This record gives sequence, C-alpha cells and structure tokens, in this order.
Amino acid sequence: MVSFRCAPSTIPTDVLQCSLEQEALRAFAICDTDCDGSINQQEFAFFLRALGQNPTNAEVKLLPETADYDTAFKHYNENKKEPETEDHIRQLFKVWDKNNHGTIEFKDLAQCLKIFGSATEDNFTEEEIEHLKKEADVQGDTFEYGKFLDLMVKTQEPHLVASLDDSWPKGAATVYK
Ligand SMILES: [Ca+2]
Repeated sequence: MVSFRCAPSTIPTDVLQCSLEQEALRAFAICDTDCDGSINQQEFAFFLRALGQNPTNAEVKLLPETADYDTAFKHYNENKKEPETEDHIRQLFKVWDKNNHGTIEFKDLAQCLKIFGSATEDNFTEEEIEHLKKEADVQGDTFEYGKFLDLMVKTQEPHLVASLDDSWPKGAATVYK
C-alpha cells in the first residue's frame, strides 16, 4: 500500500527521467484531487490516459467507483494495450486508400468513425467529425493520412510533459508546475 502526502517526496523533479512506476505514482498523485489516497472513476480514466492508455467510455464505466494506487496500477498493468505501431495504423488507412495515392476520402473515414464509435459508445457527432476535418486540414473531400500518423502514434505515449499542462485536474498535489 502506497500512502500519499500531498507533496510526495518519492516523485523526482526531473520528470523526463521517470520510470513507468514513478510516472504512475506522479499521475496518481495529480489525479487524486483531494489527496485522500483514492481516485474515483473519472479520475481513474485520467490516470489511465496519463499512462498512454485510451479507454473507451464503455471501458471507463466498468472501472471501480473508487481505487487506491495499488488497485489502479494493477488494473493498468493487467489491461494495458500496446500502442498501435505506425505500420499497423498505416495499413488500416490503406484499406480506404483505393488508388494507393496516400490519400483517403473523408466521407469513408467519417463513416468508419461513426460505426466504430457506436461499438464502443464513443459516438462521434457530426460536429466532432467536422472538427476533426478542420484539424486534419482536409482540402476538399480527401486528406493525406501520412501527416496524421505521427500524431496518432505520439498521442499514445505516456504524457510525460503533457501531464503538466493546464488540461489536468487540479489538486493540492500539483506541486510540479
Ligand atoms: Ca481522492
């Protein structure tokens, strides 16, 4: 059992040198916004995302209502999915890349996102798909997926730096800024 004080001394200041275990401890301390040593379901989802996982809404609903650090880290270890490799993602895109030009039709992608979303309860709305279209810099009806690959692979790495930005839940443990 790991117990936390609000400024755990076990957490190294050089976060880029963190081992996974240290990163997990640090993520837990940040997610435990009231510093009582346990996280709720929503905080658990943040914790998993900080460690590079991407749980679906359906998976989040199955997480325990509360969890201490040992439970959370054990769950992470037993359920973690290896990041998709760039090659694998590229092959998925190639299914739609009928002419092998490195581009796919956006409407095919949008359709796929909708079908995929309904299976995992991460439903993409029309607005979200429009937003994605903007982000992907789609010109006309096709987009070059090569540019997307880097981004998709990067977002699956543990968020060693990103976890320090303002998108994180704020607790008394945010001593790292
Ligand atoms: Ca708590």
